[in-house]
Amino acid sequence: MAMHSFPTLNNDNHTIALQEADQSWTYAQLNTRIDSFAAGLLKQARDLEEERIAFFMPASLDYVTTMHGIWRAGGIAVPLNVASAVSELEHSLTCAGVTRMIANGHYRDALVELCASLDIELVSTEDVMSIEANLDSQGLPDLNPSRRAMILFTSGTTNKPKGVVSTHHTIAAQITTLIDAWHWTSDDVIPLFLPLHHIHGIINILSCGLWAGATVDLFAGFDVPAITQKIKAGHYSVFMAVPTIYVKLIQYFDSLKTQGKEQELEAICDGFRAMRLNISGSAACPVKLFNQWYGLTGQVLLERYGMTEIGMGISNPYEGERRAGHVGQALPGVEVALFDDNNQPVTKDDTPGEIRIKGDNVFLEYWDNEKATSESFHDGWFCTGDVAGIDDGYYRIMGRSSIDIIKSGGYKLSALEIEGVLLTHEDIKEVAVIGVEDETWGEAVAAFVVLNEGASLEYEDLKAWCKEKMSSYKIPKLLKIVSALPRNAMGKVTKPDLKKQL
Ligand code: MLC
Ligand code: AMP
Repeated sequence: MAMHSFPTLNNDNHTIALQEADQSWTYAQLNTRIDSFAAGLLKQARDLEEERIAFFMPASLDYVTTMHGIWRAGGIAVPLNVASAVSELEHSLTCAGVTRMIANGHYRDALVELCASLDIELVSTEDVMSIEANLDSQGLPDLNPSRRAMILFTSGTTNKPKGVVSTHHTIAAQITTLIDAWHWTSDDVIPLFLPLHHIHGIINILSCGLWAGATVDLFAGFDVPAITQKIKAGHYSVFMAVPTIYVKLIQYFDSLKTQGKEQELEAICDGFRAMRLNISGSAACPVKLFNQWYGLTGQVLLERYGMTEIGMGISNPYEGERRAGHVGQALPGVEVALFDDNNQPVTKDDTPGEIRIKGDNVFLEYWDNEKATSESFHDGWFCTGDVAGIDDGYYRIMGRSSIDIIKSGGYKLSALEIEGVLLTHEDIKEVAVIGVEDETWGEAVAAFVVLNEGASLEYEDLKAWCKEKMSSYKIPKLLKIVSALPRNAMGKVTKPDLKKQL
């Protein structure tokens, strides 16, 4: 089946598609802008033929224009993390073979040198839209849904992040299952403050919202006062966030209480109470947090489970019991099964197994990495590396098979990647990175370091040194200097022993 411009935007002329501070744009305005951007990208070409075009911008009208413009013109969208360090960007751009980069203002200025060194054309959204292109005579390409649409970088058990490729078909499947499951309608209004280089913000919020014809209110980051003012005003019907956001909101509520602003606090909680849905995901929602949120707002959090490679896989029901500490059942169209270490399906409910996933929602491949792609599938099932059990019909996530994956504030971090960077520090001889339980972040990054003879290292100095070399959320929150790392008979660091040391 060939089709034009997929994933689609709902084409209702008058509904507000996007809001940003005091500005707003209707679907008609947005569609016209995207068409003009797509035409500018194409210049004289008929089809971008899966050219990889990166963009480096926070949630904004330009972000949406760029992403959909690339899709409509037949390119592959590569959204980048605006908090990245240069070396991280270099990896993504090189790995994906990016040829053009879209960025504006100071984001653009920050990329001039890097793009020049990688021979990447750096342009702004206005540059692209000002290119004279006659859409009527040329038209946008007809795209087969099996075409590649997006590359998102995700950390894994390997040192450097891998590029997860999804097709237009994958993206459409990921969106439509959530629209049905969570009862999206064009009446919905949702705030978007999560980063837009990950599936949670891109698919669950932005793409579902626009597909449903709803209104998405854009924030460049988690701006608590601005967001809570609108919540207080009853502006939103749906709220989606990682558990850390709910923790931070509760911390904010506590600070209001301390300042004697009880009325303000009540008004914000009433705003949440009036919504039709609050969702938590991307990391485990502790039962204590689930109960606290219910106590404050009357909202029974809907917890769901997902992954960059699969979109969303498992969700508590919209109607029916949303069970604390559990992620619910397989979403419609998604096959979920648990497997033991011998690749046999787990048949007993109380026995844990690795979550494996099949369905149209599953990604196509890791970009330019056949080995990693084939290793991540078994008999057609995508192997998530997450371990779960089933309690009375509800999946419960029990952990991950690799200790080298850390989830901090919803970000997936690779211990090996962080270790690789720390090892380049002149005073560090050996290092082991682990995730340790943390009330705010879920897990916090902890570094155990053996120093070179005679060297010393203060935490603040290490943090400052890291700033240039990694996204700030990867920087260890804890530094422990040790005389030796615990190792087994094979010489491998026994990370579980490090956990016990804390
Ligand atoms: C920020 N910091 C973090 C951090 N986020 N540290 C550890 N882990 C994190 N996640 C640090 C900063 O480096 C800074 O440190 C300090 O906290 C304040 O930064 P900030 O930017 O002002 O913080 P804040 O805006 O409050 O950010 C917190 C957050 C953010 C929760 C809003 O982390 C976030 O947006 N997380 C969501 C990530 C996400 O979307 N994941 C979904 C992946 S997809 P210092 O020392 O400089 O002060 C996926 C699949 C699925 O998982 O199922 O959805
Ligand atoms: P990412 O690779 O960034 O997309 O993160 C995906 C990972 O987040 C999954 O493999 C899980 O480990 C974790 N995750 C997502 N949702 C949940 C949840 N509700 N409970 C526990 N872990 C989760």
